[in-house]
Amino acid sequence: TDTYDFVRIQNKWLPVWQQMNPFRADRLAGDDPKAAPDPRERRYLLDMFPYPSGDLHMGHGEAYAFGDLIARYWLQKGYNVLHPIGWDAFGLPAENAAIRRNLHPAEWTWANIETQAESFRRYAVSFDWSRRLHTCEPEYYRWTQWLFLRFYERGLAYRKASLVNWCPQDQTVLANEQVVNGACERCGATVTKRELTQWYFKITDYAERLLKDMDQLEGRWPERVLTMQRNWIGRSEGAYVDFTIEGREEPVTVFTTRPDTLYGATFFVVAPESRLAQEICAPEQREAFEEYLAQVKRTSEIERLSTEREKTGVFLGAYAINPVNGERIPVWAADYVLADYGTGAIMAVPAHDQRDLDFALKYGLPVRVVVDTGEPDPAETGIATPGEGRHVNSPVIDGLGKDEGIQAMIEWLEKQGIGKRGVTYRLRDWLISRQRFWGCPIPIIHCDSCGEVPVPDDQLPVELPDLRGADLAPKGVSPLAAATDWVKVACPKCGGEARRDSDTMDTFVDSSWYFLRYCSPGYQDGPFNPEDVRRWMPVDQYVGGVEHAILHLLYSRFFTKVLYDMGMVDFTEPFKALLNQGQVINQGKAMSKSLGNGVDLGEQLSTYGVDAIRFTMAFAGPPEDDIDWADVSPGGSLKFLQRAWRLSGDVQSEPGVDPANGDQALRKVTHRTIKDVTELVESFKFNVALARLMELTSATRKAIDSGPGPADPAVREAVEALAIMLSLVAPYTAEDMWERLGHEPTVALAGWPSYDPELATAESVTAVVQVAGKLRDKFEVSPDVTEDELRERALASEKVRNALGDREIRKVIVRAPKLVNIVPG
Ligand code: ANZ
Ligand code: ZN
Repeated sequence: TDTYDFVRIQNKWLPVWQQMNPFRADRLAGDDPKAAPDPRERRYLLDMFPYPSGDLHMGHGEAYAFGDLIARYWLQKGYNVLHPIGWDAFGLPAENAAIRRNLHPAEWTWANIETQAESFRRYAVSFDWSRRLHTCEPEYYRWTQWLFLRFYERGLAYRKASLVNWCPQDQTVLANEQVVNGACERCGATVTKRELTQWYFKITDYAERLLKDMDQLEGRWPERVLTMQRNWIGRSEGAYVDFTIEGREEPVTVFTTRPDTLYGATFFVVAPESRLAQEICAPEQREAFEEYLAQVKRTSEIERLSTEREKTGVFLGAYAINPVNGERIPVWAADYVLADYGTGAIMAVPAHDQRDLDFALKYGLPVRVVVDTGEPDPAETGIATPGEGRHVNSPVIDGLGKDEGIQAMIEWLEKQGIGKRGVTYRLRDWLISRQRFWGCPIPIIHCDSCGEVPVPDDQLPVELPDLRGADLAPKGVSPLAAATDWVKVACPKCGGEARRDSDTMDTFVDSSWYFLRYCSPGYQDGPFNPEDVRRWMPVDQYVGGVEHAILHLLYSRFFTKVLYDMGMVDFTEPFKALLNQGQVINQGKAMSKSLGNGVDLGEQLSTYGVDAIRFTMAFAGPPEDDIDWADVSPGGSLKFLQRAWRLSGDVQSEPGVDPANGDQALRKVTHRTIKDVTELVESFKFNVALARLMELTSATRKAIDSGPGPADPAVREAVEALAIMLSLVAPYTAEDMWERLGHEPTVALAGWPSYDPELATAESVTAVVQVAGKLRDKFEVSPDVTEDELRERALASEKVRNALGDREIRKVIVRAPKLVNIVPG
């Protein structure tokens, strides 16, 4: 047939590919892969695996289009590509949805997984389906438990009682990272505090390495992700200084980044919920303190951390002795000091720290300037002076500048034996316990005589009890605790009656090592086969959303370092390069039910076809930018694909014809395009690469209709190159073109076209683009570029888009080949 019908094309090729299985990693290995391994160089492309909540949405459509583009490019370039897929299948949303619909979480989860798998197939993502995994399967979580036990043996998994973030809605504990502006990341409820005994991973032991190893990622991960990780780890250099508290034996240590301001410390503050506050409080202040403490416990984290909020606190009736001058300073409890940062106690220097100043002014505490910054007196202005200056009123360091003062004071403190140089981190240990059903059970048994007893390896996995029909609604203890038959177990040590731990693990534990499991799916003797991991890891390119910029990436990096220390892997960073795609938004806003601006991926695919949607995603702009669906034109993409596809039916030369004597002008365009597209794809400028393919399409059309004609071998050369390059984004269209050009499937393995450098460096002219009369961009174009091509190219320019901002375009004046003038409205 001679009409482009995307439904027909999709239905035709999907089963063919499924039969051929061209995307299997190690496809070229012999029957005995040990004897005859796949000879191609290996590359590992990892897409963040999806959470199975409903069908795929527009965001998935975008992320997987980019990942697939890179994987398919590598495949064309002749690499042995590992591009796996699986599901992050445990988690609260499944449980909540299941409760709402009265289903078992497993049923809901598996139904969604099947739906998404089917959509992925139709979306033609080049996955190696044979490596598919699901974190909720015993054969996977057996190894999550095994890893937990190794962490436990190394002292990296431990239990402690502490105040934890508690979501009253979901009735579960949340990690700090899951509390966003004081609200539960999942449901939005205001988070409160609760004291519970919980399991933690000791990620703080790795704080310094997590920071330091980021050097390896510089330039290959987005800078903002590295910054977010650095801030999250939050390394501070300074000193630990010992203060004596009157009437108390042991000194109390504070952490300060400004030991040089010690002479300006006019009071001392401890975190109200710390044990220290309880211990120090004098009897006559007890009542006032307890009252204050109760008030603090009602305050949410958002309010506490707000700088705008008025400071509150209470005098504890105690005094500390400033070690540099023997001065007696009052001890207060105030909630702007956090219990779990530094030592939970601070020396307050109101002249040079704004929070201390706010507090001092409110409660009438003295303010003493010890660094002369040349600014007016903080006590008068209410503005602290934390900056550079000469030290005054500070006998040990008078006259020194800020940094010298800090160094000199630390040395002095160390000599006196009352302080030492030190570092502190904002990073906290990772709370992994969840009081929910749909997660990986913690493989620990509690025995009254033996205490905590690890489940022996040969008894793994500890499978979730069925609990079909049981009440999973949140109650504050894990629903597993109610499964009495499951909980009751013989102690592996003494054989006595004991209880299983009924908490489950945070799903971030499951996703901290899935990329390793993909290397040797189904491996029975460990979480992964070290040999296979050595072959494939680290991941060459990771693709996923910036919402995982901190947690998931930090946890995966932590796991990798622990495995390195265990001798199980030989690298310290799991992901060599990272691409964060932007979001798909609509009418300038995130899609949401309440705004009614949601766009359904399934509907888009039915209306425009898979290829047009994938093309639109990649053409919309740089991959890191948000895509506003109101500004793109899937209909335009579809028309372009149709134009490209038609070319394949016009070609009149035979496959294999030598293009050497073909039309030179067209050959130059073809080779130039191959060169540019290669470079553009490698630097992730996919949108510009596609603009170049559009130019090639127009040039070829012109050559057929009004140039050397359809029988010229240069036409075949152009259309074949076009089909192969298009296969990265429009696999169905490209496959059909490939067949019409007289080739066997699949175009995915045709091999990336090479270019003749001489032809590729064709003569060119410089085109300039003006926006509102100002020069905004210039680039080289062919002297016979068409007006349409030039307009297209100018509008795709990032500089031009930036210059335009939100403004509409009123008029575009094109004078090919040298000028484009854009008039904004
Ligand atoms: C005296 C001082 C004087 C301070 C000065 C700062 C400026 P970063 O940089 O974020 O690490 N601090 C220490 N522990 C604290 C806690 N648990 N809760 C609230 N604040 C705490 O912050 C380190 C500084 O924050 C420390 O240095 C301490 O105040 C305060 F002109 O000590 B500083
Ligand atoms: Zn026992």
